[in-house]
Amino acid sequence: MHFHRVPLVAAIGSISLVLFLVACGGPFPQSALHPTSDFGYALDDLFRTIFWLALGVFVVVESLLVYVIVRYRARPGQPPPPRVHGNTLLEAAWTLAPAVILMFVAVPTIQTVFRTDGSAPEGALEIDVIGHQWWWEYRYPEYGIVTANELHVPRGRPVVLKLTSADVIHSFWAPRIGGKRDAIQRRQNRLAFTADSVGVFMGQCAEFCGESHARMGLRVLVQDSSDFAAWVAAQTAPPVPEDSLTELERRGLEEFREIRDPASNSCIACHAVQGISAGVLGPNLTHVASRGTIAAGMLPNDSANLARWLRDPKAIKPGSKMPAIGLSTDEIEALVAYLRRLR
Ligand code: HEC
Ligand SMILES: [Cu+2]
Repeated sequence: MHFHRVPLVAAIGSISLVLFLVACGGPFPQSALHPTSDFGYALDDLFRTIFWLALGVFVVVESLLVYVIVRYRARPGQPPPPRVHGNTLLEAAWTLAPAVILMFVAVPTIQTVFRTDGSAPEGALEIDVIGHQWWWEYRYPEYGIVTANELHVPRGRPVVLKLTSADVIHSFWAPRIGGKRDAIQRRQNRLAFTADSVGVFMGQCAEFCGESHARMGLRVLVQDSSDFAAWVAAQTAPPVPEDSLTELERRGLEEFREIRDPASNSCIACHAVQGISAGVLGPNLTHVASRGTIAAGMLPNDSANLARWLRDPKAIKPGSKMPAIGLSTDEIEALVAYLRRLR
């Protein structure tokens, strides 16, 4: 090695080391290496088993390689080495050894495939998950809840997601909860898990599904049973009575109900609000104000962001199936006031 190369090598080496170590720092919002459900642990166990096997193979192979390179290197004045053709024992050994190692990989892999096949015990909480371009719909038949993007589940109770799609193929993936599973139209896939710690776990559609695929986030909110029960109670509570709305909110409700031109631009054509409308093309808004984010995790759910969204959804989410309706600032203000009441 030339001496002037040493600083360059040292610089590249230390930058790589820093990047490598930085990758070890938390938090780990979307890391499959920090599981928090039985499904997650099953995958993590498998990963670790294979990792240690692979490390063993790496150490043996690299040590032999380094030994041979050093021991049999060319030395000045040495005659050429003898030629060797075939060695049955060696060849049989290096065919059999990988086959045996692969058995040790295959058995736990197949066991894990069956352990995580989506079958759930009696009494599991069933939730229908429907992928849409580019948001997630969740239906809880047990409670009659329909919501979007934020999946609430109780800690410790088995949950089974029944996945399907309203359009193209999507894939539900919350890495700390478990592996990906496709959501396909006219087909039902199942994903079962029991979450063991309370918290908010981030996820993402994992199957390219068009323009805003990268903006199709999701969140799994694992709650202890009393918080979950409180959430269920709030979601099943009747919507605000019309006579308790303020003047501004009432104008918002009227805007919401208005039949626009073209009619497909009316809020009620696409959105359901219990007791008011039954649209199914967009998220159910009956309790929209109870969600922490809007537009599949893109924006915190507050008045300013709701106004931005209503003004021009495509500016936030390119290709969004919600059109820019051409609302005036006053109309937006009233609509936002109304939507904020839908807790
Ligand atoms: C042509 C159908 C359509 C019309 C009309 C429509 N929306 Fe939407 N809306 C959608 C879709 C689809 C989404 C989901 C967008 C996404 O996240 O990709 C959405 C999202 C929303 C959201 C965010 C909800 C959430 O939980 O993320 C709000 C709030 C909303 N619409 C309000 C309205 C209001 C108010 C009107 C009427 C002024 C309206 N929409 C008109 C289809 C529509
Ligand atoms: Cu996608």
